[in-house]
Amino acid sequence: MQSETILEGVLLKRSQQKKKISPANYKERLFVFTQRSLAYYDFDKEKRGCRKGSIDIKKIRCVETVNPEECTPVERQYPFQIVYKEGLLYVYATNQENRRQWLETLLKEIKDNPFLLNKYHPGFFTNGKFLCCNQSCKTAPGCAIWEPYNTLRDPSNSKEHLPGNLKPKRPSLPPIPGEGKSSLGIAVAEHDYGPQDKSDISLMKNQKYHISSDKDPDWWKVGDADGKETGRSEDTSAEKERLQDYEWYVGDISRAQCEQLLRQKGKEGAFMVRNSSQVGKYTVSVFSVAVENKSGAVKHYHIHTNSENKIYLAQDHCFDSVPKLIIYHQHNSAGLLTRLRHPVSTKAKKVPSTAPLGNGPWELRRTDIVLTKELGSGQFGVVQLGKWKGEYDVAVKMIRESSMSEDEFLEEAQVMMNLSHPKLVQLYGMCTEKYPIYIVTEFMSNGSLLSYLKDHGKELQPFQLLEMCYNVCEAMEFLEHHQFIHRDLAARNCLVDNDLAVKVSDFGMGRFVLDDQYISSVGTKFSVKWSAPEVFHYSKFSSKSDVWAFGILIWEVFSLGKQPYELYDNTQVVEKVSQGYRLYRPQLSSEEIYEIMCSCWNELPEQRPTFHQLLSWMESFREDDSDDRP
Ligand code: 746
Repeated sequence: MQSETILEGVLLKRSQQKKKISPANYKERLFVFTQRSLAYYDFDKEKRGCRKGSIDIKKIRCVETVNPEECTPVERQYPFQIVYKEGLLYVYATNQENRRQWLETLLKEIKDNPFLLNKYHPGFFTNGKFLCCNQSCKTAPGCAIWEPYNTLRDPSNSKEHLPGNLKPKRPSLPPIPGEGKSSLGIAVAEHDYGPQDKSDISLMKNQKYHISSDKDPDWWKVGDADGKETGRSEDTSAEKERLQDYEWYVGDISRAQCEQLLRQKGKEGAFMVRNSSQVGKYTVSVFSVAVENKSGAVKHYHIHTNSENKIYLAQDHCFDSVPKLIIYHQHNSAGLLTRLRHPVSTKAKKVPSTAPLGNGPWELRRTDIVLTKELGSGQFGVVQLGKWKGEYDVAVKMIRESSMSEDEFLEEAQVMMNLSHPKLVQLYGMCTEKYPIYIVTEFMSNGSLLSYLKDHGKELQPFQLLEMCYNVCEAMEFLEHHQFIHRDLAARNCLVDNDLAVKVSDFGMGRFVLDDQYISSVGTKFSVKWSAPEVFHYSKFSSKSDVWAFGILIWEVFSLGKQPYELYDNTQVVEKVSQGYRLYRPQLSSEEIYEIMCSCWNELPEQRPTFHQLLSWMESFREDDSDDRP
């Protein structure tokens, strides 16, 4: 069945750079947009040739302009992007009007799509990272609000049903690309908007405003379109920037995540301030041990505004700004459950990707690292928390002599340093000139996933468990794509970050272990319970044997850190698994998730799914789950 063409035209298409780093190329394609798909074709004298690709319109999640790259030729002045379930397409319109027409038409057709995004990337993804935010994962969540989302989802009738991170944040200002010199673009106000405090300017419906700064994803600095005076839109930059500076301000996190972090802190008066589901409002969340008998409770207080535009938690105590209000309540409970005693933060100082790291390509100065606390010991020795250059948290593996095959490791280190993904624990560098050798990595404040599940698993909801597995799957898909085998994937070798994101650690490190008990498949330290049959029989490692281990990891997560095949020793596991015996379905796992685990445990490696497939299956469950989120 053919569906009717809505819009058709020749546009320049940028190659999709499926490999992480490959040069971009640009081809003219005939784009045909129907009610079903956006397809693009070869063409010859306007005649449609071979179909080169097609996107199902139901899978489109965002269509928006892209900031043009510097020094672009004329034919690439009007880029726009189509974000869809499996990818990201960049297309260049022929002129401003042509781009507006495409965007408007696309938007009209996708407006009821179920999984529209509320954030997008204003910059191109080029050479392995987004120019706007430097994130290196092509599927990384957007870093700027996608305004049409708010317009499409009428906040007045639907926001209660949306998951926290999709809730509209402020009145809509749909961006219209501008040509002004000192302006980043022009915005047209959709509604009248009255000032909320004295730093606000009022906005008039249909009036144009220049955007003079879009640094903050949530707020624009705007002036009137004549460019006369640059005022500030809404409660804005100054205030917002100040909020960001406080450790207690955590921005957009879900209620469940917030409660999890506060309970985990476990201290009377642990608190944080987060964005409320209401436009431009904030919520103060506080933990108190003194209520609900033993386990304590988290209370959420909305910051209210009175008729004089002052804000308050307790009516008798009003302030002009959130920081002032918080400072007051740090000293006075004034009607709250407890005073705000212990700020809980999701911010940790991580080494920025732009930081110059050291002398050689990986050598760090030992004197730049101050070791502060022992974190535990691993196969190579003690691991310490450290501060690099007095500022950044790092984890330091102090390599015990004769525990590691160092020459082989150093040969491979450059490859590992270049494996950079938000869900892989980043290797920063090494100090190799004397013993103990230091291996310096990103620091993950919540320790190993296994211990986290054992200590805190009961506090997590199933969607959070799924999210943890999804994080691991993202990292593993990246490794699979780079043909890099982990060889020892298990919950004990994953780490939990301060925001509860899970990252994969110690990938490929098993190859450098000098310990027969670890290497030999009959050794006491060999991970038999995570090994595929071809691994424990013939040491045949592959991405498919990583997939087997991933199935076991999902089982560990949904069993909250139980030991797999609890009642069997390694020899019995080899025997049972070879006979076709598999782990049972953990109580917290749905049938669908159990099916995913079982697919990872197919006896034949080639019949197991790839991580790429797993990621898309899990993604569909994530979406189904999102209704359960608070
Ligand atoms: C860390 C690791 C990876 C090992 C041992 C000890 C600590 C570690 N902990 C971190 C962290 O951010 N990083 C590392 N394991 C290994 O070194 C290892 C070596 C080789 C292998 C496996 C593992 C192979 C066998 C695969 C070759 C922590 N973070 C943060 C906090 C705490 C512990 C660790 C990068 C902690 O003390 C929070 C957790 N906690 C207690 C309080 O609650």
